Amino acid sequence: MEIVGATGRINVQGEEVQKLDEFANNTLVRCLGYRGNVGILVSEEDEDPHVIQEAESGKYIVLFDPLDGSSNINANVSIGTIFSILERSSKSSGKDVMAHILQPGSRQVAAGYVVYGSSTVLAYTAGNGVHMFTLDPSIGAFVLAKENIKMPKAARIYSVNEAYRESFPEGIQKYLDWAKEAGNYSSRYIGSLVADFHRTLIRGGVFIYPGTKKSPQGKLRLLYEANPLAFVAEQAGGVATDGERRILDIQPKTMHERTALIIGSKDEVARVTSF
Ligand code: FDP
Repeated sequence: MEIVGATGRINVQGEEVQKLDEFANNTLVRCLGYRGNVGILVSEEDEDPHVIQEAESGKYIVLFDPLDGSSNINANVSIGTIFSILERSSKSSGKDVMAHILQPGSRQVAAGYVVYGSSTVLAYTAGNGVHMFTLDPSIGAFVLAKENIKMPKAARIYSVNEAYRESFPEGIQKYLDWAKEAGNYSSRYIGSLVADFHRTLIRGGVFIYPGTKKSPQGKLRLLYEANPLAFVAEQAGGVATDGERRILDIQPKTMHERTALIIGSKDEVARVTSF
């Protein structure tokens, strides 16, 4: 029970930090910090990056959301870890930490996520398809479950927090009206991005988190939520956009930057953005 509940702390995003958020963050920072080839760590939970090694040897930058969907922890709903891996930019000096971090998602060398659900699943890409593994606790290892996953090209499922409908951009409202009128859509919204995305990868459809009045730039973070999932989506034949730009082409300006996100099956994302 010591591990469940809030810490009483508010993080850099202005969100309440759960004990499991802190536990997951400390575990990742500790484990990745020991690896000789990791130079910089960026976490949703920490305002500043962890610079582990400025030397050439730490050539990778790992950016992560240690526990995504943390408002679902206490309800025992699926949550997960999302990660993005960049290489140090060859154009910048070793000491310019931000220049290494603020690279567009198209420069990711690998990305993926783990979902802690009815089973523990790891999905990742290193730019050569998306591969999925299941944790076998009896041997303490991830076992290959499916190679080269392809997202269905079309599916009539939308995943969005419709409670915010009135503050969505007009095009999104029109799409939702159209889908309801069509009469053959399903709505699915878990409220954990990683779990909603995983279902979208397997079943198809579209996940939408646009700008709202409360979060005009969108709520989700570009560097360690949208970018890694966009890389996975594209490698599986899907699409990810902020409504105007391909997510992977966005040049980040700040480390904890937010973005609107429309991600999923190619045909469904095209339909959303056509309104
Ligand atoms: P949470 O606030 O629980 O951490 O990244 C934040 C996130 O969850 C996503 O996992 C989820 O998709 C989204 O926020 C849910 O936001 P809303 O409650 O505004 O729908």
